[in-house]
Amino acid sequence: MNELDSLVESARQLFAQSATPADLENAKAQFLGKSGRMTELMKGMAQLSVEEKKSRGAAINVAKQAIEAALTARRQALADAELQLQLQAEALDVSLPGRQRGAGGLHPVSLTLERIEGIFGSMGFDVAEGPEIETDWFNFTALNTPEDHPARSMHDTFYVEGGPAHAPNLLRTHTSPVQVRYAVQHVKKHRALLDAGQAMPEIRVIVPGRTYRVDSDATHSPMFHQCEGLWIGENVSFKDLKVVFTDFCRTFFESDDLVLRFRPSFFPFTEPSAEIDIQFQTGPLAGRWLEVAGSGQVHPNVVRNMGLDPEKYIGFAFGMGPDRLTMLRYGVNDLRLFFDGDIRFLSQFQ
Ligand code: 2NL
Repeated sequence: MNELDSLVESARQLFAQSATPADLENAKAQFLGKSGRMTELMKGMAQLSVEEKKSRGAAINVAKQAIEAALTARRQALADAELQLQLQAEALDVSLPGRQRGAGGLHPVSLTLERIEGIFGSMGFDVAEGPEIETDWFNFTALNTPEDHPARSMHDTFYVEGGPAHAPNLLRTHTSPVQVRYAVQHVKKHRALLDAGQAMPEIRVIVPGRTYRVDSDATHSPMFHQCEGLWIGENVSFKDLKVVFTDFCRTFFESDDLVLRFRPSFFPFTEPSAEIDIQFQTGPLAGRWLEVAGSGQVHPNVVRNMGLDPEKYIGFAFGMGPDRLTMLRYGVNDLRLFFDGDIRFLSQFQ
């Protein structure tokens, strides 16, 4: 091997040993730099004759081009290797299972409302909804609530803008006004039957929804849920109330031996009125009387405000608190947990 060939060979070897672009640029300088081996060879031609310069120059050029080609190839190889490393480091395994997006679920009170609707639905009750901002008439007057009743005070009811100055609009304090609205619509729809003295289909409805009162502690929230029920016909009695509500409670709490107690009480919109207490025979709450609802025979004045003749139409109504029913069913001890929105609490009901 002549001198030039071995020079090209040692350049190739040194390039091959260069593991990084910086190493490679140092190796390049040893051959092609200002004081590199090739530059030295060129300088060495000064003493040669013109003929010798020609052939020597040509040979040196061939060697130089071979070294430059080796350099370019190695540069490309190093760049490729670096790209491969980067690709490996940033590789995405598209076959990996994705991070789970937690499935949403219903709020425990919504689960209770669905349960209540399902049970009363199976007994032929319609489900109605209505406005949360009510007029004084639907929320209080139609329900036989006296002008001076404490529930009407600023301390108990949230009043809002709108309505006459002496009876401003308000956030409904119960869902009963929706039952009055429902009954009025029902009567309107069957006006012709009533005028002809014929029997009107019975009113059978429940109204779940949000209600508002000025009240806030461990057992009261300014916004809470209510579900009221109403059944009016020509022959609906307190006995029907007892049967319907007993059936509801036993189904809701999945407890056939649950006992109910109707305790005399007072509400402006019913007469007679009764609190409904339940008693579990087994489980952590066994033996205690727990208040779950208010109820009664719809007051004649309320029947009249619905557009019906109280001498002919009679029925019962009840009102219960789904928030409290949810606490009893799941053993929750603080009402506020339902409205804090803490996912650690809420996810336990999924
Ligand atoms: C309670 C009391 C009650 C009613 C609600 C009602 C509705 C109409 C007519 C007559 Cl449209 N009454 N609702 C009756 C008695 C009691 O609820 O303590 N609720 C948690």
